[in-house]
Amino acid sequence: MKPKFGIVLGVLGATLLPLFEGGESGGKEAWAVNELSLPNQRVVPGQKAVWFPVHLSNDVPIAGFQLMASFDPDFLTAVDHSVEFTLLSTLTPEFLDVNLRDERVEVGCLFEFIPPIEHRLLYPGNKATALHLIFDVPESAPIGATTKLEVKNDLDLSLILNIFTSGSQSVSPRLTSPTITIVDPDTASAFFTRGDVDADGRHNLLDVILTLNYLFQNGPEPRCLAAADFNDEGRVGLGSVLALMNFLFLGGRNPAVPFPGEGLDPTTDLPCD
Ligand SMILES: [Ca+2]
Ligand SMILES: [Ca+2]
Ligand SMILES: [Ca+2]
Repeated sequence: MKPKFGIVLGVLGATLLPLFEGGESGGKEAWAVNELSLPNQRVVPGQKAVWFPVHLSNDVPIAGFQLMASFDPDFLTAVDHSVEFTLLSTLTPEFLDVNLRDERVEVGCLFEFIPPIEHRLLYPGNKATALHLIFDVPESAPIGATTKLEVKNDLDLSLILNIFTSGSQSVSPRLTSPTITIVDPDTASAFFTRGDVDADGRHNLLDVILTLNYLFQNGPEPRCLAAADFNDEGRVGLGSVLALMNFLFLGGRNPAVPFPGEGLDPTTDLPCD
């Protein structure tokens, strides 16, 4: 299920700036190394549409990237990809090819190759979401087991290497493969979408106000506190509120998974009923 994003503009005099995720906003953090990573997830057997963001961190401007990841079909089925809520929805690459196969995913993306050349680049920053890979979990996935979505270079498996293109050079990023844990649906918490604090299917100023009320005005605890923990840090504070504001109004980084589809907290530190 894809949430609707009612972005409330003008209420705080905010301006929607066309920043890329993880671009200027991400650049204020500790400086990036070149890394291609996806976050860990917890899923239940039979779960549909688990959204995996592909995160790019880069210390040089990049003009494109390649991704190859393999997986165990007993645990995951690749069903789709999406550029919604990613830098590719802004950058509109002139070449994007996503091959979903039974045991691997291959992505080739060049932001620009058709004249006129407009210098479409991803500037240095941390953890820009390039695109989402969407997987289903088979009903037969074994509860309690873990599996990896292996981001790796393996020429026996695929000619596609994991590479960033910078100028006419290739950069080999550090590769971080997520661990996926299959959990028991009977003991798992409720599904939620990170950042949608009132679980109305929208991310907007109401989610900000609910969190501020809870923190400072003795307001009721959100039914799903994990949804208010924007960066999945195991706590809710002004940092979570600012990150949500930045996402809503300044094109800042997306919430941590589960987003934009529903799912479970990868780290079970805050409750969600
Ligand atoms: Ca062009
Ligand atoms: Ca909401
Ligand atoms: Ca958590």
